[in-house]
Amino acid sequence: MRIIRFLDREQKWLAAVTDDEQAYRLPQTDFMTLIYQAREQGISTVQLVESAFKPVNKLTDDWTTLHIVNPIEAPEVWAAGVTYQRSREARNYEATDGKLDATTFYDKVYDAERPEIFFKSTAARTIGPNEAVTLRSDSTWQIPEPELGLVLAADGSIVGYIAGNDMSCRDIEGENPLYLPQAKIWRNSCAIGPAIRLAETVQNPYDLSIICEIYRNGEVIVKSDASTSELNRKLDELVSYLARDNDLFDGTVLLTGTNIVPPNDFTLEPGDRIEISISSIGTLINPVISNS
Ligand code: DO4
Ligand code: MG
Repeated sequence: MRIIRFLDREQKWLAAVTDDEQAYRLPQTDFMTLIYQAREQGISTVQLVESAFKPVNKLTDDWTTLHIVNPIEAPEVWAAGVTYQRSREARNYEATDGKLDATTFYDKVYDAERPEIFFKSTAARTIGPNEAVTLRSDSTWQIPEPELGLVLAADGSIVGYIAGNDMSCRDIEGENPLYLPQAKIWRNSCAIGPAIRLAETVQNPYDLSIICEIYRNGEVIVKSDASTSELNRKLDELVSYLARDNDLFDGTVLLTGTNIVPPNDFTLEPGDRIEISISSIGTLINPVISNS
């Protein structure tokens, strides 16, 4: 069961998409309201959602034709880093021009008890499906980072899963790790969507496939796939570090790190289109534009 939001006559509506791709309009106006109403009624969120499955609420047969918007206005988006071996290798490459001869901070954080967690975005800064991610004007090495996102309640529980893109400038981060905020945060550098999979319907979040395709001039120029089974951390462990001595707001999203890095000679260009698909969650599509 997935939750989407769509725009109809200037108003945003929540809808549920069943496993057989039927979409029903929901009476609740936002994702966290669904979660809390179900908790108050002592029922599962699926049960609450299914109570709206009436002919009158049925939407078009092809829900992908709806004007889909971001499924949640996440007050904050945080991101974990170097949680996969693939990311560790890529960070080492960009930090050393490929001439690695010593243990790096990235090696240390991969094995350390404390994970790398950084602030990525706010509600006003986060874009949704089909909106354009923009390129930084002072970077020549930019990539998408396709990541599984956790949708969190204020108590730290994982209530949903979402696809996310932690856009990154490899040259800026490689020059100096202290530049991380600039390598990670700029206008339209964080995208999430298009759907939230209810956590209670995901049997094993460590068995999700992630595929990233990048299109240029109508052709796929990068296609990579990976699995969350290679995650070097437990999801609860990442959440517990994020919540440590920290306030979590309802609907906070925690991106869990990338296991896909395009080839080292690749950089995004204006006009590209990024498609990030996570099995049973959805495909996040964003065009790429320049930042001028
Ligand atoms: O260490 C920098 C960030 C790494 C990251 O964003 C990732 O591994 O996904
Ligand atoms: Mg990342």
